[in-house]
Amino acid sequence: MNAIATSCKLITSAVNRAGIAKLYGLAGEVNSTGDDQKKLDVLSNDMMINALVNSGVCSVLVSEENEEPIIVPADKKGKYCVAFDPLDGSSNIDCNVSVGTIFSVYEVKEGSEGTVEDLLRNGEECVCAGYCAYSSAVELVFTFKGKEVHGFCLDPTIGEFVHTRPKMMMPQDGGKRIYSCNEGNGIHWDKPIKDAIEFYKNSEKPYAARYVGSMVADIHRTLLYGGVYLYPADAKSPKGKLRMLYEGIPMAMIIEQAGGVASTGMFKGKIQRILDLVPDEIHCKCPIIMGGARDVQVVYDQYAKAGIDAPKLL
Ligand code: AFP
Repeated sequence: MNAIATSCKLITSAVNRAGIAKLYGLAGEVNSTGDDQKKLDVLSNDMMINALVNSGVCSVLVSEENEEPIIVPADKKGKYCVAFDPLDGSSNIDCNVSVGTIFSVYEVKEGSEGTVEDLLRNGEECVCAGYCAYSSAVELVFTFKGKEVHGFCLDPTIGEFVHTRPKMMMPQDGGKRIYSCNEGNGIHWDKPIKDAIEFYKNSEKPYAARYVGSMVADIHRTLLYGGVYLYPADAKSPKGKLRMLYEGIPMAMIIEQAGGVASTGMFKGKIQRILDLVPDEIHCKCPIIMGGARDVQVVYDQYAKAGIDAPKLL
């Protein structure tokens, strides 16, 4: 956690200086003075790998930015495996919209030397999950398996994370009526998802639409205000868009441990709990419907109307 917190501070500094230090743009580009320009997410990835490898407590790292897993050299190996997206929402970076880091942590299995198999396991076996939001303030939110969710705000005057949100819980009355999804994908959605979105819009108290397009920002708002976040499977993307190991599972663990619901919606023929999924490869995807019970139930009701076996949450 120290290595992750340090990485988040380093990424904060890079994000804050991105415009001035010319960190925007594509990796591989050459800037006006002929220097190599380093894309912010490549830089964030390098900093996170460096901090985690040198922490001495990790064996295997999986990053959104690296096709292959990173196996930590024997002299620095430890008992944890970390999957992360160093800078999620990268399409938002260049226009200065909130971005974030997401991570999940697993323990190396007994007798294992530390291989990718240590991460390809049931979401329930994740021991720690969290995210850091780089926005008007920097907030680190995490939880350990079976424990409460805690939030820390980076105090820039002392360079430390201060414990500002103990025992975070989603609003238990459902909170604000907000639905959050990329409606541009609506044409590809199945009927129950289309009907659920219509329900939100046309209910007696119509819901507000809010969608940043950075998962960390959208989930942070859902956690604090309530509502529902959806990136469902659809005809174009039957597995959804978001990555299971460093988007789906960690956010599901946080939402569930804060009293919410984290579902795949209809996925591979049935409605599943995200934390019951087992990734079949490190960068695999899963659909996501997560938020408060009141609002996830709306989706389940539409599935039930379509004759699909759907849970009753309320
Ligand atoms: P990028 O890192 O490519 O911007 O993707 C961000 C993301 O993985 C997640 O943070 C967003 O919630 C989601 O994709 C947005 O996807 P759409 O642009 O398809 O709405």
